[in-house]
Amino acid sequence: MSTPESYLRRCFDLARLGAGRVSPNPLVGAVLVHEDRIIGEGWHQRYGEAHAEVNCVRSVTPENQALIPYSTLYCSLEPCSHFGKTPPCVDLILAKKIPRVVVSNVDPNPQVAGQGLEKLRAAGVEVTAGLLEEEGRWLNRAFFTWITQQRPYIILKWAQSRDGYLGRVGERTAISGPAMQRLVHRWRSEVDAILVGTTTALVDNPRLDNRLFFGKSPLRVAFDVGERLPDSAHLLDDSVLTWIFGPPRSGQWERTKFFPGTDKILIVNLLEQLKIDNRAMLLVEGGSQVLHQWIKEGWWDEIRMVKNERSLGEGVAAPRVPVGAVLQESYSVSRDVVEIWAKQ
Ligand code: AOF
Ligand code: ZN
Repeated sequence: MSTPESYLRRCFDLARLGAGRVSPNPLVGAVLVHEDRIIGEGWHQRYGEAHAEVNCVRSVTPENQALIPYSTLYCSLEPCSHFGKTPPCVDLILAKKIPRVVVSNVDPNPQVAGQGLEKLRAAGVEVTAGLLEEEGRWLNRAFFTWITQQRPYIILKWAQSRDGYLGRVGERTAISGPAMQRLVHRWRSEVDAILVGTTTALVDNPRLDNRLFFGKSPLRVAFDVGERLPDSAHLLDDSVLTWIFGPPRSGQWERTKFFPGTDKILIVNLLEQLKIDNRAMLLVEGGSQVLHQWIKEGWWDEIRMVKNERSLGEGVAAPRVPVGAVLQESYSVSRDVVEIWAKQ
């Protein structure tokens, strides 16, 4: 007999398939179970499209349809009760006469916030909520931040040598191995925006797009207050949606937008613009000055530190993970080790 937790873990796995496609919505998975047998599965696949519960019910084959009123629906997030871009999932559950619903997280969205569960209970559905809550919250950490703090979730990422250097001074230095680079491109495909500081833009001339994994490239963002980036910089190639926080440049731009501003309000200004543009996840890929500044000012939710086994001997010192951060995940990727830290 499988446990409710194992079905919810299956929901989390399904939910993850939506990464990079549903933001600023949450990652949600749903599983329909009849007498310990899964008869339906679904997840939220694309922003603005069907919710997990809808896809789950749709996946039930004709011969299993009659079992639906005798089944249990497992959902990683509380079914919604509001009319958003799609109708309420609660109405579907009631229409299909599903008698039991097991949920991990209550939806923090004020338009739902427990009302979905309440409506189900009021209609006589047996509801269990709060199972594997911590895991569900971790899965949807960006969504929770977006809703409760009304700003994008900020991930700081850097790669460092065994002896704690980001690279050699003034030159592009490859730290991570090819497998790790591919994972970084996957991370890029999963966020809504990616940022580097001016020095990194100048020294590394990064493309900041996703070339090594499936899926989209995020919005590129760079600070260029002093207009130091040469016209030949990859970030000014207009190939991908790009925001430059610096004086406008002449020329024809289709995908590149300029935001004049002062240094002081830059971060707040950037976060505000991202919010206006419905972008709920920002990946900050360095360099040293940017990372130090964002850490010092507390502008971060998560740190992804990649450690290579090679030593450099000298170079630009990597930042330190702030005291109080909690190690959430750690794993090896070939010769690199990834550490994921969260703010406590
Ligand atoms: C669910 N199942 O799979 C998801 C939910 O604009 P809409 O209609 O897509 O609604 C978005 C809101 O619905 C989102 O902010 C969150 O509160 C909830 N997401 N709810 O029942 C799902 N993705
Ligand atoms: Zn819904």
